[in-house]
Amino acid sequence: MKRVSLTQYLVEQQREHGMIPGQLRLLIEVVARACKRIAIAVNKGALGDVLGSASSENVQGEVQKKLDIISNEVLIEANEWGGHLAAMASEEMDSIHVVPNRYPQGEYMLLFDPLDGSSNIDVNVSIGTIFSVLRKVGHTRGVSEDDFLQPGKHQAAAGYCIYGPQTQLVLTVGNGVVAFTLDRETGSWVLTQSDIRIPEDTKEFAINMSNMRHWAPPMRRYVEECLAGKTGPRGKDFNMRWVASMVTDVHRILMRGGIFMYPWDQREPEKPGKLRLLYEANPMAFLVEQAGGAATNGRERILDVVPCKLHERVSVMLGSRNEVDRVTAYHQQTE
Ligand code: P6P
Repeated sequence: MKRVSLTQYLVEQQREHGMIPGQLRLLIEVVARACKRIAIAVNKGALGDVLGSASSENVQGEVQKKLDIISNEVLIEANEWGGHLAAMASEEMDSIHVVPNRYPQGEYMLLFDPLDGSSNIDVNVSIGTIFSVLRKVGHTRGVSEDDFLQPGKHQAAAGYCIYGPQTQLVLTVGNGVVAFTLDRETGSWVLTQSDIRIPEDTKEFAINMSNMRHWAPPMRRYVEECLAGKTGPRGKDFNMRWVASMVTDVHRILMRGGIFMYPWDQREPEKPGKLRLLYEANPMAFLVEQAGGAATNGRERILDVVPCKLHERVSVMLGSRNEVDRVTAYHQQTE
């Protein structure tokens, strides 16, 4: 494959499809550069003062890892001066971060989980940064939390960076899904996959099985049928994977198919699910749909869900279309 850099890809997409206006191109390049800096911090491990927990909790009530805070600060500092953003929102911050008045405000808003899968940091399992881009509504300078409460189908771009054996940036601007691999010798992002497609069928499911007794009946029915294998109603054997790092599980599904599920749990019935809608489920749903897959909350398309709160949670079923359709149908039948 001819060596194509991230910048060249973005310029060519703008020239051929007009899908990446100047400010969006700058935003994507700045986020990609920030992910390189996060990769350097992640890869230091015990050699840098980056492992272990900080002495603080985030808005989710979760103990923050040092790398959660470092990654969040890298993304805020990299993005606030460029003039491409009006504000940012992060899993690690209670409220939105409005671009300071000393900088020009742009037409986009950036949302991110700066380091997803934090429980894996100290045990050297792949983790990642997830980001979502929305257009700022209205043209006055002010921006409020309500401006972020847009359904995921309004995203201008979405992607993640996975810090694994390779460091890869996976991106969509609404014209398919592409992947770039970091060339550490030159520090450049090189296009390595240009049209990622998720197979419609799969024999691999991803879910935290230890929660099985707490799921709703349709969720248990779907998984029990997978476990029944060849002699059961599905007539085929299934494999299971659960990395407990959403970026890693979703990346595997984009690469070879599968279904990822984090469903409602009766232990906290008021919570729709564990994962956050705006900066985890929405960007991943945009990527999965752009790669030919499907993503629902068990009842409706995730990208159609209208958020009520910045840190709202949602049930997630995403991946190979025929499997997501099946598990969604089981949920809808119990309506
Ligand atoms: P559990 C990581 O903390 C995360 O938010 C996702 O990346 C991951 O899919 C999920 O939680 C893992 O949850 O309950 O299996 O530890």
